[in-house]
Amino acid sequence: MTNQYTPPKVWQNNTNGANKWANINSPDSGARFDKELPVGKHALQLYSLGTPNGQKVTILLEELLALGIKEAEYDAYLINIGEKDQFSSGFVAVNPNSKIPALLDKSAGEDETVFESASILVHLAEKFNQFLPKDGKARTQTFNWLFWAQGSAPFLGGGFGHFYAYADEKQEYPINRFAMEVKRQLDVLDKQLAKNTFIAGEEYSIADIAIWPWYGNLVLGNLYDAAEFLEVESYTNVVRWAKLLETREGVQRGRIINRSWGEEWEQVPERHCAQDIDKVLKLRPSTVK
Ligand SMILES: N[C@@H](CCC(=O)N[C@@H](CS)C(=O)NCC(=O)O)C(=O)O
Repeated sequence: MTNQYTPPKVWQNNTNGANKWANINSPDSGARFDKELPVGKHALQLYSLGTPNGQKVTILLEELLALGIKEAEYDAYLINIGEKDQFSSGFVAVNPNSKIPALLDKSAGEDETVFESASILVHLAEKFNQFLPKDGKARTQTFNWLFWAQGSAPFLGGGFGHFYAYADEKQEYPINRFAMEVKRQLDVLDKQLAKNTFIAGEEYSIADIAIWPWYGNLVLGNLYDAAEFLEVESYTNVVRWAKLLETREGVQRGRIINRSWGEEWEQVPERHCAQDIDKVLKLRPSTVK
């Protein structure tokens, strides 16, 4: 094995190198500069970016709007994590953990801050009584898979994705370790989806909405350019489910919000009304599904 490293007695903060994604981090938390967040006219203010964690929330909001729930209207502002927007005093006041997504819910008359994508999903699902069974086994199953997503996806993103796609050098040890774990996770999902239409059973839920942006995008070839490496097509039940969800209007709309990269028909950096999305989706070539 190459790249031998002997850790010093005490860790020193000089390990980042030139990598952009390694360099946004610091061992300290908290605000690095003073700047207020913008606030729009709706009760729900979302501060996010169209990464898989960001997509979870915008997909749920668009699913709620697709059901005709007007109270789910929201303003979505772009937090560019590469430019360190997550370290402003305004953002840290909403999420002390400085990570997207973060939600400010003003509907109860006073500001309620909601952070961690799964907490936001539960908050919105309970607020609007949708996509989370009220009680019983179905609710427990939904929570099982929602928390599975939160515990598992960091091995896919921070582990596999970082070392396979973002790190300056390709290193065999971490890529092998995390590829093995991601394939194991895909096999877990594949077995569950062999028995069920959706992740937690026969009902579409916030568990699907939490898992699709990571594992759905992965098997559809939209994440880390790793489809061939991981042989994603062999997880046939995951591919079946990923394609089923991809056809949903809420997914198609939600996945492009707070996105400032990619094709022009998949970029809605800020969203304040339905037309912000409609006008971008109109640019989509007919050859694209
Ligand atoms: N567990 C968190 C993870 C959020 C997260 O990792 N967000 C990333 C983008 S996908 C981020 O904001 N990174 C910025 C940083 O680490 O400074 C959640 O589910 O909300």
